[in-house]
Amino acid sequence: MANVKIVGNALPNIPWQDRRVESELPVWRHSENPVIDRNPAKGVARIFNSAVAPYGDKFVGVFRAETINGRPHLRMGWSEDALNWDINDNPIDFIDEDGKEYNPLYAYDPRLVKVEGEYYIIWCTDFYGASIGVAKTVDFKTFVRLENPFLPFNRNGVLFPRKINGNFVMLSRPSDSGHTPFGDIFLSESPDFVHWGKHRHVMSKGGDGWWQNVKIGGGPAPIETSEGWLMFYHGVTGTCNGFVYSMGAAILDLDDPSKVKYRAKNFVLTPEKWYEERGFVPNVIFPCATLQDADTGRIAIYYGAADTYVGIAYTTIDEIVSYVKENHEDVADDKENGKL
Ligand code: BMA
Repeated sequence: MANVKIVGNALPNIPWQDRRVESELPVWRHSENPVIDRNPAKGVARIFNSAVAPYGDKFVGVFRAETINGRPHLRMGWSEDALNWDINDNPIDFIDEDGKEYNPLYAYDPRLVKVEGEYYIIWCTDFYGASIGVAKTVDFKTFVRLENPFLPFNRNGVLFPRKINGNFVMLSRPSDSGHTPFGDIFLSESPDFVHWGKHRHVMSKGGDGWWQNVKIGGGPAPIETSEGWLMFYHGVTGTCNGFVYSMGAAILDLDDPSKVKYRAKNFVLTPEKWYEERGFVPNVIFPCATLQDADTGRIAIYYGAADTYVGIAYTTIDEIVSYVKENHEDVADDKENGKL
């Protein structure tokens, strides 16, 4: 039984392995990574940066798949154990709210979040440049695209799993048009999923360590806990050989998640294994989803590895929360400076 409480459901069939390898970090890898290898479905060269959720007594996934001609799109899959996945033969087919076909030119880095009985998919779409696309489904058969929430350019849209003070809340990372060499995490609210406002700065890149000194971006939907919202995210540093993406963790205030309560000054997972260091884009760990069991405090984190594979890592709510608190670093820019 955990000391810190996860607010949410029990998930007795969560994938799980105890820690096997000594490490000073609070997150450890699944021993059979990667759980999704190259060429995982017909016409698909790679699946990575993908999202999963419990669905009945099974699991559903929305995957970032790249075709054998290199086009990123979203594809669904199902699994009995959240480890072995059956990936659908075709991309997700979206319609708009009038029932007309409304498919994105490209789509990548999906998050999948259930709020009040409906599943929202949030991804990076083409809206005169990279921006945030949103859709919802209840049955994973019909996918209805909703209004574009934000202006371009923006990526890493991450929805909170419940309304806060009556509003939907979404993290995002405004940017320029390319593989932006800057970026902080912001937050916006909406009463209806159409009108977004009350924009707030949440968290800055930087801090004393260099692993997140170029840009940061939200990861899985934050996990509600008795200590605040547990947020895993990615932090990027630049090297003479390109960017390196690691995973970080922070805790946000429950009622006002634009306030950072604690953020760990160290990464909690960084590329070390062959499937993280070697691939289409080397040295990338990009978390997009978690599964968690409120009864045991176990957390399974799904991450894209080297823009080529899907990996899983584990932690417990007690271990990660104490690590973040004990290794907290105050970053001056995390304060509000744009709010009247
Ligand atoms: C980002 C996104 C991610 C990708 C990462 C590393 O800009 O495109 O999908 O994993 O770069 O290539």
